[in-house]
Amino acid sequence: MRLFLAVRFGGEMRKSLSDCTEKLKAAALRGRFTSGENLHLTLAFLGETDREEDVRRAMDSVAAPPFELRTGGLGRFPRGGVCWAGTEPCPPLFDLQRRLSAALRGSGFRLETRPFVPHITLGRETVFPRDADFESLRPAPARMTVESFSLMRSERACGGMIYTERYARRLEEDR
Ligand code: 3AM
Repeated sequence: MRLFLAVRFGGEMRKSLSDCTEKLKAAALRGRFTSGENLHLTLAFLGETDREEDVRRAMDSVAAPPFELRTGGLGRFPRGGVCWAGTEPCPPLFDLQRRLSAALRGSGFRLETRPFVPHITLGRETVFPRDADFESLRPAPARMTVESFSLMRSERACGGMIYTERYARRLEEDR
């Protein structure tokens, strides 16, 4: 199955990101936009693998405390017309991503080698009018305490993607 690891969103963070997605959708000429339940921040993409138990073990081996995450501004990756929300600078997020990647690589998984750019994909294949004012479309300030990260299964379904949580690893102090 196709797997990735991610931080999931609830509460005011999800509301802020969903509202922002709706504004982007209204401003866009076209694009495919992320539904509220699918919003996530990818920590590692594993791709097709049948080694789920090994992934869980790697997740369990990561020691990291809970941390605070805040919405940032909007960004775009030209490839794929990806439009995303960033986060305020968050060193503990980078620490978590680094530790998790090291654990997964130690278990033999091949991961993305490009530098980690924390982003929450809000739209794909998006096209906006030339004069779109992205500053006015950015998400409302919101925060959350990240208390866990999740192993997600990604499946293609008619009309979109289905992401299913397979496992969650709690972050704990003093580990
Ligand atoms: O979280 P986002 O939306 O940025 O684009 C895919 C999605 O990213 C990405 O993994 C996330 C969950 O599907 N993804 C898909 N194929 C990928 C690949 N070959 C990939 N990331 C890196 N390499």
